[in-house]
Amino acid sequence: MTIELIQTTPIEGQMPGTSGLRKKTRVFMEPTYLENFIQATFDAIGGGAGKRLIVGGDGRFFNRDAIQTILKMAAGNGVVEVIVGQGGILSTPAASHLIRLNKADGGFILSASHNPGGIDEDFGVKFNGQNGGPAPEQLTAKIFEATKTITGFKTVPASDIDLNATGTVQLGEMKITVVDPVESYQALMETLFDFAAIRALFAGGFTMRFDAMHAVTGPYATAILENALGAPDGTVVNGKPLEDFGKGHPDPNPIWAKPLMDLMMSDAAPDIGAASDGDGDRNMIVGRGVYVTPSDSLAILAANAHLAPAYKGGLAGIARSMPTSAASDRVAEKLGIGSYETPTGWKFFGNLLDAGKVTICGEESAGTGSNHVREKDGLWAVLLWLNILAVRKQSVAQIVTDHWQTYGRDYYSRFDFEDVAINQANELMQGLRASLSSLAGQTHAGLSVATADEFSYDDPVDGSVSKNQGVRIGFEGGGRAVFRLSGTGTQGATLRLYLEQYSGAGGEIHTDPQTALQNVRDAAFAISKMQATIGRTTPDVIT
Ligand code: VG1
Ligand code: CO
Repeated sequence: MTIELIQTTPIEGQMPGTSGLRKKTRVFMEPTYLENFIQATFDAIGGGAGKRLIVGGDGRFFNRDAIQTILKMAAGNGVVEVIVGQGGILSTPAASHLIRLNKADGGFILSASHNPGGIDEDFGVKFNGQNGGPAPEQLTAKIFEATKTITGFKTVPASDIDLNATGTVQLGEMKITVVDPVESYQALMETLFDFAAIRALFAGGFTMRFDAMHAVTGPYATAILENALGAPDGTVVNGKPLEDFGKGHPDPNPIWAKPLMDLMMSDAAPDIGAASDGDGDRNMIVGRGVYVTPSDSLAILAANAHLAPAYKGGLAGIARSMPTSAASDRVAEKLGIGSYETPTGWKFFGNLLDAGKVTICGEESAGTGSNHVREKDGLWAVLLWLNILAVRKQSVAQIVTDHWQTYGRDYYSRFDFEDVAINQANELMQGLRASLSSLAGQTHAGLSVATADEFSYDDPVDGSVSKNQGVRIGFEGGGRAVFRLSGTGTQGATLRLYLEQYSGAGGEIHTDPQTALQNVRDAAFAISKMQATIGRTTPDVIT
């Protein structure tokens, strides 16, 4: 089969953010936009010759078309084999697992994660490397450089490949293996958790609702929770992946998963509620009448992980992203293991996991995972919760309350200000940076500033430095405010303000976290001059 070199010119703004390249779907559909980015990635990894890759996505609009383009370009670039999920479906953690299982050289994951899907919504491409994890910063920088100098891309002229049936097909010299997207992921979960104990839990009448939000986890959750673990039919809702996610935001938080939240706060609540996002790497956990914040969930999972077979020997260490609350640090301290603070984005956990320094990682944005893959993993977190519940034989609420009694409570909330004018968002961040050196000792909203800095990360494994990862302001009395700009938005700038307030064991108890966070919030508004710079202090989304 002849390889075609099709001429192209650089396209502006192909800069991978926190989690790959994310743009409006129509932008990805423009001639050569996707092709340029894929070719730039091949160029940045030293070409495709002789390589084996994994390809799949979350099923959103343009998923199948993008996969066809990538398959033909992979053949054009000399790739020897691509393993692709049937129907083009692979959750992000399942793709990470397939890379590792097959010792592949990497993989393309098509997803804009929790962003809405459809022709007028968002699309995205992530490249993961040999270890199964998101491309590290050095590689994304190389990809970006390559998008600026590209002159052409390689492909083969061929008709579309049938992805509906599992099996092997040839595309010129390249082999394409279409696999069941769930099978090997499920097999991995069976090695990590006590399926017999969880099966017994369900057989004993334990009830659950899992909201797949019309996104990729539907088939995974149905196979694992209902078919393998015996949860009653109907436990998984919105289980069919749709191209537009039923017009919703497949974002598992109390705002976008409101029907699940309402159920869990009602008299009809099952024992546990859970949800996952577009590409299956995030999770939300809700007990009957109690929402578990992702930061608390990370800490609770870490404190109880030894109850599941895979972690019975204990944890090597715990890592959290900088804006995540300090709850997991307290667990690490008690366990006498290392704790690490990394910039936002799963790519920063890869080195720590590869080096065996940590076993469990998490982010405040509903991401938790372990060394079983190199991505956060929504269903994994749900299964670990189920395993813990099966062993402890207590309710979610009891486990959470017990955790707070032991460690104290980290009240936590994130405010998102979306579609802020980019210059205003930059002005706010610049203003904060300029004030850092004089902030300590000042009092705002009755709180005295103890520390103020901009987070910079020195990777303890490879020595790389990542600067400008967010402004942190610590207050006397255990409060903290963090400001950073999102790397996954597709319109204007998204400013994130993260608030936390520690209240020690036996400390004051607030039913509404926002009450506990009031002073930190007001101090953050005042210090950043938010009203003056961006013209508002009311966020679009509070989680
Ligand atoms: C957001 C979250 C971050 C997460 C990233 C990708 O990034 O804050 O914690 O790793 O999304 O998640 P940002 O830069 O917008 O704050 V996902 O589920 O898109 O892979
Ligand atoms: Co995601």
